[in-house]
Amino acid sequence: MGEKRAEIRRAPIVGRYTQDELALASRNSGMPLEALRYDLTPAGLHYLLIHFDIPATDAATWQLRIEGLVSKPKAYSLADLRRMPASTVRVTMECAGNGRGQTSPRYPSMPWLEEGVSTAEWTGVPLSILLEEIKVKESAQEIVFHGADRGLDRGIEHTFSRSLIPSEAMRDGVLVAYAMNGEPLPPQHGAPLRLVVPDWYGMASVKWLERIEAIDHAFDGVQQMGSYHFRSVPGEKGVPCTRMRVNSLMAPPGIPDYYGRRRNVDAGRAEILGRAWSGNAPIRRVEFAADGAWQDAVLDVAAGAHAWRRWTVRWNAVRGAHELRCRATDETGAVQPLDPPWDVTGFGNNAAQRVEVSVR
Ligand SMILES: Nc1nc2c(c(=O)[nH]1)N[C@H]1C(S)=C(S)[C@@H](COP(=O)(O)O)O[C@H]1N2
Ligand SMILES: [Mo]
Repeated sequence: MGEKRAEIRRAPIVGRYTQDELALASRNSGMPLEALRYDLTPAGLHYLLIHFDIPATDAATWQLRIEGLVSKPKAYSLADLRRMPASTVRVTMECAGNGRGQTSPRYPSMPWLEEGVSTAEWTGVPLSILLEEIKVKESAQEIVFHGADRGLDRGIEHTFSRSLIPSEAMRDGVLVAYAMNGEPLPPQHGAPLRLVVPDWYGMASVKWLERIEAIDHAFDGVQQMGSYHFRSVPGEKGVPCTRMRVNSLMAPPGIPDYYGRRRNVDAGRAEILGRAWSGNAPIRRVEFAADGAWQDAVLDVAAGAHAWRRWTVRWNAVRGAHELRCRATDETGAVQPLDPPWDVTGFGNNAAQRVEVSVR
């Protein structure tokens, strides 16, 4: 560790995208919205967020060390983990910065519009089994997960590392995963091992996981204290980003323009399909609007406690220009706002999607 807390923030941007944002956007692809039609996002279409470089890893020699405030520290090989009880969990993962690119001013970082979300089936060893085996001591306050990737942010060199309190780490569904959609993890998704924390924004699911450490204080790494906090004014301590806010998307109907991606739809009855998710509670309701006239969408049965829910709605498309929107409500009563909620670094923008269509 020995990292210092990052306090220097980048200045907000209004207007045109910069070369630095473009560099991030070209590396960190989003899920094409037409892929909302898949229950499970094919691995090659799953969104990507990689802060530094994809490390060169070797599954044959990889070791996951679990150490710190534990009674039986141990290093696990992939073969060790594959011999342990396995569990497969379907998880909708969303980047905390999803929607940042639609806010103004926007924070200089990955400028997601809305496509930083996907769903995969992860297979691995429940973290609770590993933590019980190595016996985390009573004095442990937090469990830290260290990735193998290293870089600098705001002048501070660090590995991508995140922590959870023990009760969150022991939760059902939290996995040390070695497979994605039934195949070994691809390099970009954390090969050979990653943490998967269902219901939380993606930053908690540390890729290229090589070390788990139990510590007796609150972890103050750059990716924990210096980032991933909701802040309404620069410099304030803020509130940590944890569970995903209620959100939904539709697969844009019709065919797109190449440049600008505006939609062209034939007049008549159109079926609109989308997905809704929340890290806080099951989805209760999805509404769809053409030009501000809200109607209820039909929800499919839920496909697991941690995965998005499919919805459909019939829309009678009449000639002209229209604005389509959708918004979900979860069982806590939380509903997506119509306008982006303000956040200094552009986290948690769950404003209702807007799709401009031209019906011909
Ligand atoms: N080691 C490591 N883990 C990481 C990251 C990273 O840059 N390095 N990015 C995090 C963020 S911000 C997100 S949103 C998810 C994205 O996971 P994916 O690329 O598999 O979709 O991984 C998380 N885990
Ligand atoms: Mo993220």
